[in-house]
Amino acid sequence: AQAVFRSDLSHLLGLMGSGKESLIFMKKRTRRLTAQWALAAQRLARKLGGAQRDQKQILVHIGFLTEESGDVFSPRVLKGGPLGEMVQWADILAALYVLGHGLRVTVSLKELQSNLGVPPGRGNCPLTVPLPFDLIYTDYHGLQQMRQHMGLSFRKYRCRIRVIDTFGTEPAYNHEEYATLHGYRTNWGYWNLNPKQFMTMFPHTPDNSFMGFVSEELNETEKQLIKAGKASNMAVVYGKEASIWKGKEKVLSILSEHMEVHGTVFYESQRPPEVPAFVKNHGLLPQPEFQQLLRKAKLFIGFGFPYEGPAPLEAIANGCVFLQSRFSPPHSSLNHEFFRGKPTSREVFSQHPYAESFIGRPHVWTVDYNNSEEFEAALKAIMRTQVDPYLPYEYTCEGMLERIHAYIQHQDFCAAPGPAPAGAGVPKSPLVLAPNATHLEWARNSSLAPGAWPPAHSLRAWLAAAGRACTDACLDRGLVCEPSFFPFLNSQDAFQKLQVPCDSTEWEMNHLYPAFAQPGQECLLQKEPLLFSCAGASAKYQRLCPCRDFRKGQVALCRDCL
Ligand code: U2F
Repeated sequence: AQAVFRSDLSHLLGLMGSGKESLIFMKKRTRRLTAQWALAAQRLARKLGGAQRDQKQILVHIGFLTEESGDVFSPRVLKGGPLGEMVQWADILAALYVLGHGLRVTVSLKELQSNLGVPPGRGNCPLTVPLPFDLIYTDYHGLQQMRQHMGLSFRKYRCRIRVIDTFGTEPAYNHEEYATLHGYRTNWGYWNLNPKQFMTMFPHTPDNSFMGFVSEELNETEKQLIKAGKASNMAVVYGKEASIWKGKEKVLSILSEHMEVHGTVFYESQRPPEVPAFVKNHGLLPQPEFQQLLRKAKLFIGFGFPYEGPAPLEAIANGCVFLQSRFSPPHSSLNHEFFRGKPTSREVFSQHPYAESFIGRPHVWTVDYNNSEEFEAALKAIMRTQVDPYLPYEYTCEGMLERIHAYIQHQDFCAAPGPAPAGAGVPKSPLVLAPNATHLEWARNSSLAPGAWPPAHSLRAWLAAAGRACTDACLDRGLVCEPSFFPFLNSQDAFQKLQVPCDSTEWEMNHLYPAFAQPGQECLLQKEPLLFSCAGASAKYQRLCPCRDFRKGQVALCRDCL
């Protein structure tokens, strides 16, 4: 059936259940954003014209909210605990619902079992029960529960699963055998899913799909009003928990010399908050009141934690400048407790890398907080500059709807892999050397990869410099790495066309392949498709990197991807 856009979210609110603080928070958010979603649906409908959109039956199982996984977040909703995950799940539900899909929502094991048609207590029965859903959105906790309770159906249907995974999972950590052999040890990985089945909060690595969330969008009148009403000396500190403020006395004292310092730190009524006396602490605010505070403030300032949350985007959308600290050396799972055990080796160069590299100045300043002069100079400059409220398209309701629509229509991880487009030595590959002889393209008129998404003609492939990851090699050229194109490149033919002199060719399991090794002039090809990875680099290799273009403000989609 054709999916029909919905603008009334009251039925969704009913589906979301009740009782827990986390669900109350999510429902309030959905109710508040209803008008924005409805408007976005209208705009997207116009943009897509009458394009066919299949209605899918979708199960959303929010594992981290189940009692069976310990549900550590719900009790902390009103106490300064993480809200980012709830923001994202609320928005995912809203987007799927607004797009017109059939939806079920479960937040307990019992509900999960009854929706999967598994009789309670029969989880390990060897039968494969037909799955009544085309798609399942869940998280790592939910994945674990499904494996335990779906019996053989889990293997059969896991290609329909999408895992909401805040910080992402790199291919080297996902592949069980490889991760085990090479020490990519984590608390989460080893699922052998297609890496694109993992969906992240920010576009961390193109190996995963970027899911995101939304921030409220202002109309022109609201923008003007906010600009006129800004208090140029008002700063709000990013940090709902007192622990975030610990050890920041120096920075706070400089800040307080120039600006009035506000906070939204949670505290128990009988115990005063542990923040300096000059701070005007509002206590943890309900989301709409937090937005109001941001509307008045000039500056939103981060102290290094939490990493990569939604609040800086909200601040920038409400006309604040976001000031944050540079991390040198960068934080990662190798050197920082918070990232330890997470299935990624990504290096985080500031508190909010997305804000730094996708938004940047004048909205975002990233400075060295250990250098008081640099810090103070930034404060002064910020107080002097006028900035407009700004929200990247991919974080608007329309942008999120557009992206999820595209994923649902085009991503299919159940389809048997098509014939290899260019096996070793196949002479008729549609790869052609670009006229400037720097990179490969896919011959426009070729019909060799008909169903490919993104479409094969958006491929641009380079041999990266030694030590450079494909993620970065593509960004260097104003493009993004596109892992689904790796199979098109994984051949002797590609190296030949790039005029790389291969003395020998080897097929191996290695997440950095295809690559060229200078000493020995070896061309190295990938034996395991699950290990194709944009992330990862080694000084030993020049990686062969598939890049593609992207839409301005919607990095997940190429120009011809809709
Ligand atoms: C991130 O989680 P956090 O909850 O710490 O992320 P924040 O950026 O602080 O913001 C989450 C929401 O909290 C709201 C605000 C944001 O949408 O509007 N809020 C509020 O309602 N009242 C207030 O007084 C202040 C803020 C990240 F999202 C998670 O994925 C990570 O696990 C976590 C740790 O890095 O950081």
